[in-house]
Amino acid sequence: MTKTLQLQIEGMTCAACSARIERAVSRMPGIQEVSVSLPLGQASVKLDNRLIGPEQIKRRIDELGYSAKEEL
Ligand code: 9UX
Repeated sequence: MTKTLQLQIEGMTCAACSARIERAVSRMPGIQEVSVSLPLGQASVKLDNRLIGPEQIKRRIDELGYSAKEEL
């Protein structure tokens, strides 16, 4: 089933940061759409929750050197 996840991301300081996150997350299995806003410090991710969940996506963003939290 398709779900939309909203994340708050700390640590993005330039446009390459948001592009890196978009590219890395879009390559993960089960990701349908990713949009990262540098000025808002937010990401919106459409995913297939049979294939991937929020924890995996947050962990991937953290690996890139940022800090992601789910926006509830
Ligand atoms: Mo811009 Mo972001 O040089 O990690 S890519 S600061």
